[in-house]
Amino acid sequence: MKFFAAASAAAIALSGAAIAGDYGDKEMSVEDKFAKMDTDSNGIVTEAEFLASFEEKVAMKQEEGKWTDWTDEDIVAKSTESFNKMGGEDGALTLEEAEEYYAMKKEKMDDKDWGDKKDKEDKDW
Ligand SMILES: [Ca+2]
Repeated sequence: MKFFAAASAAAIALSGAAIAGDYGDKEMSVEDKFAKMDTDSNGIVTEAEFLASFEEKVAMKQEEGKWTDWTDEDIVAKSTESFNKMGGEDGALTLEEAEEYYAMKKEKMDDKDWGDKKDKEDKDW
């Protein structure tokens, strides 16, 4: 969810106009995010594929000076937790499940004020 941090000010300024796909050029569709995670392009993101993508995100955050206290164990645990949340604990994440997850998450974030959003963004992917 890198774009939330980068585009947050713009998203707030736009408020009602900030619908999906309107966050600027850093926005990625769920399909694009999913395709990026599905490295062997078989239509299913496995836990290993998810972890690889998650590690990439953590590395990016750590370059920004965030999440630097995370151990490898933390990263794996958080990745597994997110993966199970998104994929329904059956060891596979489909595009449909990813779309549902992001739609649900967006709804939740729209309900909250910015302070909560920021807090959530740092904790949850
Ligand atoms: Ca795959």
